[in-house]
Amino acid sequence: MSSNKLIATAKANTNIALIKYWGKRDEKLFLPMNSSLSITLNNFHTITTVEFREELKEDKLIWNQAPGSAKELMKISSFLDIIRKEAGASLYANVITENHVPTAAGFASSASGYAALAAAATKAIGLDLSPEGLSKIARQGSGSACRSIYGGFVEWQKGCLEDGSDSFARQILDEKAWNVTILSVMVTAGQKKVSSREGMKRTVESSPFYQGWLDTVGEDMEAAKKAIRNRDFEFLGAVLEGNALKMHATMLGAKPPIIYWESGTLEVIHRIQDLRQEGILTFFTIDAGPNVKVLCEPKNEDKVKQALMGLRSVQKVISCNPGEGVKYLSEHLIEWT
Ligand code: 2P0
Repeated sequence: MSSNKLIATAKANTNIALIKYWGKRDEKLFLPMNSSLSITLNNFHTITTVEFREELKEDKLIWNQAPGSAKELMKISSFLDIIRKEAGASLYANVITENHVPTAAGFASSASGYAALAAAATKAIGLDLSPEGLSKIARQGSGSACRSIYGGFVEWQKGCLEDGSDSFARQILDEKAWNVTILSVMVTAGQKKVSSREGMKRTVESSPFYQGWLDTVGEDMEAAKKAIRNRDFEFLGAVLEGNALKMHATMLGAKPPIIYWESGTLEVIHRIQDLRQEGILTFFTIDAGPNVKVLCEPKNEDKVKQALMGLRSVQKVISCNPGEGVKYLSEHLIEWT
């Protein structure tokens, strides 16, 4: 029997955290130790088609036009199990996904990847979820994915319930409400050594500075939300920069320590500080890797970009603005026969 109707395609953008998610209180349910806040970006996205079919004996994955690895397929299958359970269904699916988040851009693709997969799979299987419900599902693929459901400025409330039912994201401002420029600055670096999943786990378990993070991240959240509501770029910049540095400080105290920075990372940091001295408002943030994301006002984009491109260790600078949340596409990536 054909089940052509059980198909959906979704597109999700990646996001950059201004107040970081660092640490889980429940690894299986992806429940965070702290709330976080991000901007969904307009330039890097994932498009995923999911079709559930009766005749399939297992899930199948095509990733960037090639069969997905066994490891990837296993992760995706376990994630689809959550959705099958929610829908009370047992059908397997064909999953085809196109990732437009170049590894070189220094963004994790798991945020847009699991947001697109959650949206496509839940719709294909017939679940009618609110954005909040979708955010809770996406969270269980990768924490940061729960924020990519929405466009613009987004807050992930950590919640406190054991079953995770109060841990989901919500929009603070939509993508058209306040334009800022986010520059992804790629510096010369070797292979990433510690995954963010492992990095946050080790920090929670062994860093004496982690308690300091927990004690103060709530204040950072409140300050950032206030700055966003007031469109106060200078205030927001100071908060986000301090929060990123504090997250990295917790890692320095882990055993063994985690140092994501390379010499190029510091070169960018110092140039941003100098630009501020020269009167240009611009701020940096850094995730679990050596690359730097720089925020500035759109009017200063060219100047900041030029200054960064002049640095020895900067290889590339890609510019983004706030982007939209998850959306459904009527064209599917493939029609299976
Ligand atoms: C964030 N990061 O808030 C933080 C800041 C990296 C540094 O979310 O284990 O891929 O899949 O929940 O979401 C990267 O970690 O981790 C991340 P999992 P995820 O964006």
